[in-house]
Amino acid sequence: MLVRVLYHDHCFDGAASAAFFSNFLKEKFHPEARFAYTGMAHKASNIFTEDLFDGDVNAIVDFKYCATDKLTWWFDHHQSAFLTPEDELHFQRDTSGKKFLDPAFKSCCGYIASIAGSRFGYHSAALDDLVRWAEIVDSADYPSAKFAVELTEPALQLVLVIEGSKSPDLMHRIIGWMRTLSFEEIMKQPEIAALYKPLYETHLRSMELIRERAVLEDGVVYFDIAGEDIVAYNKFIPYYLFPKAAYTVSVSTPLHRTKVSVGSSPWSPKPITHNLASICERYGGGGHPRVGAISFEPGAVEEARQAAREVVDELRRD
Ligand SMILES: [Mn+2]
Repeated sequence: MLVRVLYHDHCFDGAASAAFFSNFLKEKFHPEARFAYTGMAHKASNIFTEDLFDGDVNAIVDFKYCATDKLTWWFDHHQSAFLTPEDELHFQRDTSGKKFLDPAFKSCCGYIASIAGSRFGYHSAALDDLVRWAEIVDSADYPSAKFAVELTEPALQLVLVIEGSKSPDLMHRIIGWMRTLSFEEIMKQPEIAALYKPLYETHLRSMELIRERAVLEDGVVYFDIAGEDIVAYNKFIPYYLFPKAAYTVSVSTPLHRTKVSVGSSPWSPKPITHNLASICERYGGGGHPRVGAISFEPGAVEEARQAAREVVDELRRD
C-alpha cells in the first residue's frame, strides 16, 4: 500500500513532521506501507489538485488543510490553516478523528508526537532528538545569537541545507534519513556534506558583508545590501555582530522585489516596545510584532531606502 505524505517544503519542521509521521504510521498501523512524499509551497492559487492525493492513505503535515475526502490524516500548527471558510467547515464536520490543528504548538513535529502519544499510545525514543530540534528550530528558540549563527550543531547545519537546496529529490532523501539517522550521521552523507560547504561559505560571506555595511546607533542596526549578490542572510547575524542591538533595519534586493526587513533581537538588552508589524503596515508591509517586512517593486531602491531611514529614526526614538 502507498502512503502519500504532503509536507511543507524546504522547511526543517515540514521534513521532520513527514519523517515522524511516517514512522508513526508504519509502526502503529501499516507495517507494509510504502511512503512517497510531495513538498508543498505557499502560493496565491491552485495549491491543491486532486491528483496529489494518489495514495491508499493520504496525509498533509505542517501545511494547509485541503477539503477533499481523499485526505486521511492532517496535522498543522499554523494560525492561518485554511484557504477558505468552506475548507474550515469541511474540517469541523470531519468525524475521522485523524485531523488535528493546534496553533499553540511550537512545531508540527512536536504536535504529531504529542497526539501520537496521547491518542494512539505511540512513542519512539529514537525520534526524541528529531522532535526536540523541530521544537527549537521552528520557534527559533535559541539560547544565544552565537548558537544561531555559528552553526556548530549538526541540526542547525541541516537547516541551512534544507532552506538552501532547490532539489525535491534531496528533500525526500533527507526525510528518509531523518527517520533512521542522527543529525550528525545525516551531515556526514557525502551529498549533504557537498551541499553544505558552499552554503556555509555564503553564510560567512553574508556575515562579512553585514559587518562591513552595518552601523549601530541608539540600539538600532542599519545596513543596506541592495544590489549585492547576497540577497538572504541568517536574521540573527546582526545581533551576533552587535550584542547591544535591540532592532535591525535592512534594505536588500531579493529576486523580483526590493525589501526592507525590520527585526528585533530575542536577546535585546532593553525591552522591545515597538510593534514592528504595525510600523511595516504603514508602508504596505506586515509581519509579527517582533519581526516585519515591507516589499517594494524591483528597482525601487531609493523609495525603500527612504522608508528604511524613517523606520530607523522611529526605532531610535525611545
Ligand atoms: Mn511548522
